Amino acid sequence: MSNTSFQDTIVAISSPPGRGAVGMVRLSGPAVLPISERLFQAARPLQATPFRMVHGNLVDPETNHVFDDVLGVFFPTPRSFTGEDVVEFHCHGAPIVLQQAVQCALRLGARPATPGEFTMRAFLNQRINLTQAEGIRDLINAQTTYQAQLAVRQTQGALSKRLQPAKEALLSLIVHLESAVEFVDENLDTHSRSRLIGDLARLESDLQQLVDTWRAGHFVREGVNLAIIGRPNVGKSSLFNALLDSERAIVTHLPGTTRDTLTETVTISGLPVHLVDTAGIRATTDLVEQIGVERTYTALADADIVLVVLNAAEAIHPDETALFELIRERNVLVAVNKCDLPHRVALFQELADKHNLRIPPVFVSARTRVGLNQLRQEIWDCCSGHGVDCQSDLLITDARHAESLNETVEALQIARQALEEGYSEEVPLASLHQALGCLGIITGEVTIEGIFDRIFSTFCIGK
Ligand SMILES: Nc1nc2c(ncn2[C@@H]2O[C@H](COP(=O)(O)OP(=O)(O)OP(=O)(O)O)[C@@H](O)[C@H]2O)c(=O)[nH]1
Ligand SMILES: [Mg+2]
Repeated sequence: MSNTSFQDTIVAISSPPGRGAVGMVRLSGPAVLPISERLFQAARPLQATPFRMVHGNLVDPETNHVFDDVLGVFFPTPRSFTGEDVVEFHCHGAPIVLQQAVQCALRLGARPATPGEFTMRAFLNQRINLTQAEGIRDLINAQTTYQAQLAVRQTQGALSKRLQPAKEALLSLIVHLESAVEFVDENLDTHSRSRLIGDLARLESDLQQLVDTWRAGHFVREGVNLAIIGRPNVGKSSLFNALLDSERAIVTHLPGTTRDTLTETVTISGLPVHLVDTAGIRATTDLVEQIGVERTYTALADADIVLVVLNAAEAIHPDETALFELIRERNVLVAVNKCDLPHRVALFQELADKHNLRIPPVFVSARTRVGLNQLRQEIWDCCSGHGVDCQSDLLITDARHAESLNETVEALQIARQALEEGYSEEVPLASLHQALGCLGIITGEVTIEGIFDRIFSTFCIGK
């Protein structure tokens, strides 16, 4: 995409594939008006009423046949999405009509847009920054309302706005140090040095807070695999069904009911959670059940979170103790199920202490639904790493942003250490410039080789 010529006029169907009430064909570039004049017949030319819908016909320029009755709209440069002249035709949503409109535009000199090319032009013409462009892509790909909400905040520049004060603070630190380098008389005294160190530490912790939201942001974007693990008959499938609010898995009083793993996705506070119901772990001579148990171990290995289910009405079994040993290093949640039956809370608290569980067991009943909300909250907290408010906080959802922010924080740390250790100003300055560069990479002010190709190739055509 890097060899895109801006002399080109591009065209694409911007509505989704398939049949619909309305479909949209978009053109952008210097020749949109001459092309539209040949393609669109209306009482008034499009440029007479920019930004307003004009009713007219789409006409094949070779045969003069009308092939659709449409609304056309002209957005003159620079007040369009791409910053160039843009024309949109809102047609009837028949794939054949939309293809014909594109074919005619191609014959009149346009060329097909590559994926994300409209958004790339918007970025290169400085209508939006890079994080806003990525927000548009994420909004189109969103599968939960929460994902969409985060993406729309990004399209409105939430991340760039959040980073702006940090950038300004960093710039003023750089100016301060640069002037100390330029004017030898103004070498930093101890007081200024310790003030700079304090400023840097604050900046570091501010950006670190943002980096810390990446764990939650990553899970919100990609979803989280949660494997429900435990001995037979503890109520794993019942809990799976209760969380799904649907009788998806077979439940019986017979131990060994579930044979194969079963995956369904549920949304918890906007977080897509892929729940995996598994066969109960036990030694068995039944071949089918043996294979099922092997699959349980595979699901366990693949899980981001292991939800261990215990039976509140029974003592802890040696197989459960062995299971806790096996998953010592993992993200573990414990649900003590069947708490509608008589049980001893202390027994499970002892278990939590013994296995050093970071989060105490949640007492639930798949039957009465007691404790399910608390379990959902624990799942969210386990994913976010605690302390992240899913409704108000800005989450880092993109690996590229997380990587650049991490590098910024590292460069700030190096600069601070250099100041603390009494190095001359040039040393911390180099790291501060590096930090500023890393922040610039996030919004696209600083570019690195191949980044645009990488980002925009993940877009769909017509956007
Ligand atoms: N009292 C009570 N019984 C429950 C509860 N949850 C499940 N049960 C019962 O426990 C039995 C086993 O439930 P399942 O959900 O099939 O248990 P499982 O862990 O999936 O068992 P396997 O598939 O054999 O590993 C069934 O008779 C359920 O009705 C609960 O919260 N309270
Ligand atoms: Mg089961």
